[in-house]
Amino acid sequence: MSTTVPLVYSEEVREALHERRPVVALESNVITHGLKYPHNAETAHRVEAAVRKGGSVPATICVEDGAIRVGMTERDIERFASETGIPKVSSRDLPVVLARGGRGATTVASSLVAAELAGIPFFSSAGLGGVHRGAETTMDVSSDLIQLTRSKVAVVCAGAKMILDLKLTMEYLETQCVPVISYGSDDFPAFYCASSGVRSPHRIDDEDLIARVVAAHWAADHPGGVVLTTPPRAEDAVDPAEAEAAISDALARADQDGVSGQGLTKYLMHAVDKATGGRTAQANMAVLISTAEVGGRLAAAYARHLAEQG
Ligand code: PSU
Ligand code: MN
Repeated sequence: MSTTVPLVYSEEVREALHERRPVVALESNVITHGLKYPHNAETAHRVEAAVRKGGSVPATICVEDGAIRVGMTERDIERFASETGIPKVSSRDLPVVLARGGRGATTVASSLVAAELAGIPFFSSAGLGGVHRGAETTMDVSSDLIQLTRSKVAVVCAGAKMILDLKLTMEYLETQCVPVISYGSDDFPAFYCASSGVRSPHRIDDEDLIARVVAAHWAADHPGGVVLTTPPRAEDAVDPAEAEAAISDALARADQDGVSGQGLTKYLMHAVDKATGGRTAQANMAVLISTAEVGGRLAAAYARHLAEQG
């Protein structure tokens, strides 16, 4: 007896996939845990519009009634944005929520699982999870990184969140053979800030060449994904010194409050937002939107490449 994962597609996503039009998968954890209502709902809609502007169809992912939704409706998004208590579902939680018939908001990691099952090769979000600062003692490494070694999905992002240890995050990706390509910048971006201070292994500004890199990675039968970064726009970026001060403060407070594990990312992001008077939350929203547009363009370039290959 075999069990299959129930996937419920929106009509638009189903048609797009059937017609081999480009689709970009999007996470829902940023709606429930990343931003506050009503900014989260508004941002989710603007992110979807940005994917369309880039030339692709958006597929925001969540779990509802024990099934993976591929393409949330407007009502789904409103519900996830406004209701409290919807759990964060990462890869390790996914089978439990599915088997129980429950619901949850997908992180980057679990969205990659869903995207691969749904046959969607591109995903976009603002910032990847990564190796946390102090991971040498806590061993807190985001499942987002591990899932990247297992799912054939290209992840378009503005690098990883500055609350992390970005040098170690880059080391991890190198060790795990995950290609990192930076579009429009020499350095690996730091989500709120244009640079993490870590140089990217490859800068490629030609979208068609990026599509060929992704195709070449999978042609070699590599089981994992590719990280494609795009920096925040200058007008959206936060001053690195201001962000860093808020982050050290937030880290110290998390330590005092004994916050670790699954809730840490949300705690730190909110503490930094508070310390910067909402400046970083504003940047977060803007970066989600600008990244989604690039994601839409890159997914479209990849679909064109596949069509040319026949
Ligand atoms: N980006 C944000 N806010 C967030 C996240 C990303 O601006 O809350 C979420 C994403 O869903 C990402 C997750 O997959 O944080 C990583 O969590 P952790 O570090 O616990 O693996
Ligand atoms: Mn963690």
